[in-house]
Amino acid sequence: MYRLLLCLLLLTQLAHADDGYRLWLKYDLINDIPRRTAYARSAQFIAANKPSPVLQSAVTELQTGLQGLLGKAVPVVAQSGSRTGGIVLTVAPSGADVQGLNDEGYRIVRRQNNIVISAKTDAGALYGAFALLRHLQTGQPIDQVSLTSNPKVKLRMLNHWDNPNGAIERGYAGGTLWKWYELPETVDPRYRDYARANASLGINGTVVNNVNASPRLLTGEYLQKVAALANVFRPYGIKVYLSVYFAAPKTLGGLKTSDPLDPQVRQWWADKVNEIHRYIPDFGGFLVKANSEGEPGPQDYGRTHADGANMLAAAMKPYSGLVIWRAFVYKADPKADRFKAAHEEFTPLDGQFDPKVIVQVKNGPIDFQPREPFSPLFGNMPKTPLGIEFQITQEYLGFATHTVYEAPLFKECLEADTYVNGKGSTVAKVVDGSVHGYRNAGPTQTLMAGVANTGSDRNWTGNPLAQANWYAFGRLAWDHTLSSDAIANEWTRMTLTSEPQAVKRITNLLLKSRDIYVDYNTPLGLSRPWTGVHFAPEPWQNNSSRPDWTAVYYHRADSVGLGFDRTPTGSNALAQYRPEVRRQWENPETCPLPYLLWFHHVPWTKPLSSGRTLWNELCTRFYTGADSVQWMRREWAQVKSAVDPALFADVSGRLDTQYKEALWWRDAWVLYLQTFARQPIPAPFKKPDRTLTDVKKSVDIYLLR
Ligand code: BDP
Repeated sequence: MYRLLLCLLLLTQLAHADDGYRLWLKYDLINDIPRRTAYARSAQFIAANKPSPVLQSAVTELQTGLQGLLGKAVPVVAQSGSRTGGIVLTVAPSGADVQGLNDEGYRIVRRQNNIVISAKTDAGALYGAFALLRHLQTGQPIDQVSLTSNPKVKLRMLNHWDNPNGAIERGYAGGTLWKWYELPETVDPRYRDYARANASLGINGTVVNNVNASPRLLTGEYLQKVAALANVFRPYGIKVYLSVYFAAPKTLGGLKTSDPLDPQVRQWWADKVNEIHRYIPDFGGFLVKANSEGEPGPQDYGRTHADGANMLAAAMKPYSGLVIWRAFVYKADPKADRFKAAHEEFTPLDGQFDPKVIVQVKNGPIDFQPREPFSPLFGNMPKTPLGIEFQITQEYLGFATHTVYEAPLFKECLEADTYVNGKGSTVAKVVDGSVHGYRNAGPTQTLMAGVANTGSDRNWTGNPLAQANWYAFGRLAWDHTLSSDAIANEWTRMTLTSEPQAVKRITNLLLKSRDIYVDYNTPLGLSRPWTGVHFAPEPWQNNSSRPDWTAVYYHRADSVGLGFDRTPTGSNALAQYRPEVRRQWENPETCPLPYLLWFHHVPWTKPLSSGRTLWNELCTRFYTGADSVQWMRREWAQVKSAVDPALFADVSGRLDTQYKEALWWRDAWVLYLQTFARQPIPAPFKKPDRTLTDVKKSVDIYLLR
């Protein structure tokens, strides 16, 4: 009977073992006994010289991690004394150990038979603890461990587009993680695991609510809820930020106006900021979407973005908090090119922002497309710290069903050269402050933000492989020089399997996944930010309250060709880039194929550098892209024995769906574009089984409420 119970217990544990909840912090027992023994010899105790909540988190994490990896409890001692064979955490503002470290950096060395983790701050020690655990999880030798790392960007932040009603805008992994109706009295233990996961990557800020902000978040009732979250996140070095509704003085405060230059409005915000700090003394600051997509803002009163941002900065003056002002703006001007909007509105304001303000710019000029050129704002506002905003949630990348590993997308933007200070002035170097020297600009900061893909699903991200995107964002926010390959490899080993062939296969699959998606979805520089759910293929959509919310506005298909002319004969958006960039992209012969239709209206019959005509190249991409999903399925099938069965089945199912939908996208585009190109589908590809009418009907049904 006893044995039976034990078996049942083990079985239930196994059933829960890999439901994805533990993310990359699994800490499963190391099966390789010599390695485990070597690690255990070096981890006989943990010593921490200064108890503080953040340092305590580091100690607890080390204990949890080592218990799992080594299968034994590791005692904690206050001082290492003369003991050796342990892990020693030391925090000191200066000294040889911390030389060359910035505030949150860490150094891990082997000394007198101890592993010493040094940092200038408790947060640095916490990041060092996670780095050591990562080192062990990925099977690295412990004997001569020597790691030094500094974050390149100061504010590494998640943006949650979560609403008070529990829904997440563009969220595909369940509802919000924040149980607003239960807070602050009930504090879900999951909040702590969220904080652990973020801290393990070095993420140190979180904006808990949607940029399309509800004024409710600023009420005393909600501030108490947010404060309860802040209390959980604080020991993990994470500050809480709020998205704010610009018209709150009117809506909540009962004032007649929300004009940023009105003294009463200014007082209202100053009082509100004081109130927030009574609940959250280390409040991170505000994130603001203003005069964008119908949100209120300073322009409603004839004021500028700088007036609005500076007013909030003035309210924040007594505190360390910041104002993060988004540059995602575009007016409803039927003749304008949306591509140019943010640059046109923001560059004239360069130099006018308060030092407490950071302008947060989306990676591309339009909107998180599967492939976009970098935003021309980067490099063109030398007097304003520009943070970068990536989207981790897969709004345009197939939601939670399609597998798209995003590190290559992030890297493509970060490594793009703006040429603002000559060759090598990459977007990453603009963002980390090294191009314009933001670092020396007093209280200003450097920022990388990612729109989160987390939700209440047990595995956090819906698609288990989408955890890699949260992971990759965090790792790149810490160090943008890491490679997509290294990050994928590391994540796979920590999360899925350590079997070398499987690791190789999964890493390769992840690395190729984004190009595959682009090929069947938006090849050669097509884009699809048309209005709606941002999922169904509807390139024919031409009817909306504003032209830039239609599909035809972006692809411009006609009997001559395809693509948006942004050269001087068209909108001349290219003039917003430096001559070195412009020259390369302005000429259709030298413009890289992945960006071609972003900048050129190309004749259907024009031969491209691939040797194929535009029409044939498009067909080739759509067909091979969709076929490559079959390849992904085959590759995944090969790792069956190396990964957890439930997880294997989950991903397999999603890949099956992805294949169906890739065909849907392919057929929709090809059949629609064919009505303009008037050419057959080139061999060896077969024409779709369905007609354009069939596809349109299926999309109409998809879009029904
Ligand atoms: C778009 C989303 C929309 C967001 C907006 C933004 O479709 O839901 O509110 O971006 O970033 O991509 O403000």
